[in-house]
Amino acid sequence: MKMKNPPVNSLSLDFLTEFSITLEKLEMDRGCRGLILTSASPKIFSAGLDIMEMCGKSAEHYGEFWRAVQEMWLKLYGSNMVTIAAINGSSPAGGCLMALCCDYRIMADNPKYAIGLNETQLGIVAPFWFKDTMSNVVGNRVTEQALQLGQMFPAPEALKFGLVDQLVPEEKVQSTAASVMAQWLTVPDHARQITKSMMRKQTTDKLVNNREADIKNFVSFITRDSIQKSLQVYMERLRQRKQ
Ligand code: CO8
Repeated sequence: MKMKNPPVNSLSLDFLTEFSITLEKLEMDRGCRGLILTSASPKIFSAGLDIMEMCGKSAEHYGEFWRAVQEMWLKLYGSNMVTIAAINGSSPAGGCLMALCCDYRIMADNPKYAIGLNETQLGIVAPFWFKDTMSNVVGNRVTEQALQLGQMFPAPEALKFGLVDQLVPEEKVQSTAASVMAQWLTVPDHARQITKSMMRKQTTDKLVNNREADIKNFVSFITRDSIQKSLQVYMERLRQRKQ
């Protein structure tokens, strides 16, 4: 699946909805046993959640948006398919989350590309299921520090901390993903799927059992004046960086 929402593959409500529908179709297709997730945008895997969806909208909109974010995560993290992230560019916040949901991560070996959960840098807080997804991959200590600092790891550092599994030259990202996929597909599906579910179910159940409370939390957090202000300041900084 090649994500294509120019310029930066931000995860808007429309994009998330289409993503989840597509994933569900693939999930139900018995002929599809694996998914390579990558980006059609040069230099950017995904800029994460579309910040404009979290600014100046109604509480109802925020609730709908957050439900779509949850749905994307539940589908991708809970997928029965072999999932491989072919990370061909930068991958902050929600982009990093998508990559972390996959079974294996291959990143372009370019120190200009960075990956991480940088929420605190925006003055917002990564929810518990973002935190759990990361800590299931790199452990509690690395997650605690990275989340507090809102750290973005350049590709070589991401490899060092286990945030990605492999770095390859940019032009080899897709072909490497295909050969890793071929290896993973040699394992019988039922045994691999049960094992994956055993490893992840506790984490997904935590959100499934708290979905409405999590939405309520998000809405009450994001509608605070101080948080709206932080997001506006961050967007302004992004714009000024370009000038
Ligand atoms: N949402 C909306 N618009 C964005 C986003 C985004 N996440 N990222 C970039 N844009 C916009 C820019 O403002 C710019 O718009 P314009 O052309 O109108 O000025 C356009 O996309 C292109 O961006 P850049 O010029 O910055 O492109 P570059 O190629 O130089 O850089 C990057 C690309 C590296 C992706 C850079 O844009 C960047 O760092 N973006 C910010 C990414 C980010 O911080 N995302 C965090 C989103 S929050 C999230 O995912 C989780 C939230 C969890 C919620 C917590 C509960 C409260």
